[in-house]
Amino acid sequence: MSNIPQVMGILNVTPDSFSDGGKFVHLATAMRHARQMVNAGAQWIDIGGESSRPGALTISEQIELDRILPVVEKIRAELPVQISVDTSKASVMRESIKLNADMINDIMALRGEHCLETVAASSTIRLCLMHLQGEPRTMQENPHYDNVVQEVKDFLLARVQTCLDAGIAAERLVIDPGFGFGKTLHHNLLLMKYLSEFAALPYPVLIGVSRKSMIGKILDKPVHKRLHGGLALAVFAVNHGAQLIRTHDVAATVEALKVVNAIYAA
Ligand code: 9MG
Repeated sequence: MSNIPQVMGILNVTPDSFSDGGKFVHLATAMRHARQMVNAGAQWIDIGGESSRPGALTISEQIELDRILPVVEKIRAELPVQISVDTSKASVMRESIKLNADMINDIMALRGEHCLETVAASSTIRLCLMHLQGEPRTMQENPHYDNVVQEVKDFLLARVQTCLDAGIAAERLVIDPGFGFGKTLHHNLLLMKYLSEFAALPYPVLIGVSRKSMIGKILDKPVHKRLHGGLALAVFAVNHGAQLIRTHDVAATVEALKVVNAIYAA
């Protein structure tokens, strides 16, 4: 991954995601949105078929496969962009690898059944390991840490070690503190404040804060009025070493990061 921060556009082909649920469930609308994100400068597209918001219903493997695979296939064929697949299911990982996806983005950090061996069977697919306390349905009920930064770091390093032990090359790994996943606003703020501790580890750091409730809580704004807060967090994160920003708002994020990069390049 280059040292210049990259932007990953979110493509949720779900009926119930928190910000864009239902907008891109049809292949044609998903592709239109993917094209717009690529034209706006996204280097990655993260395709998700199951909502991970608290309380979201789980779906079957077949439904997730049916939602994701046609989109992966068509983007691979038509667009010059790296493809990430947001999934925690081994079968979706396996089929995405067959379609030449570039990365598996797993909010469960490969803890699901058969996930580790499935991705270890590929020698190239990149892996984003995210921290999540608890499980998506109940993670926001009572998140607790004695030292959130240390515990999240310890978790990620343990998952990295599990991957290395399974024969996965270190260069394939990306880490993510998992903003909003089993965390209060205070936990999220501490993770952002000390993000450079994650960036000091020898793995690229991905962050996903786009339109999330941490912004809503600080600004008292509903989901579609969180762009300015999201840009502030993206700029702060890049300034503290994040290399990949996962966002719904590609054009604005690309512009913000171009300005930051111009400063670094001076
Ligand atoms: C799927 N998804 C939703 N939020 C996310 C985040 O913050 N990071 C990653 N890696 N994936 C996310």
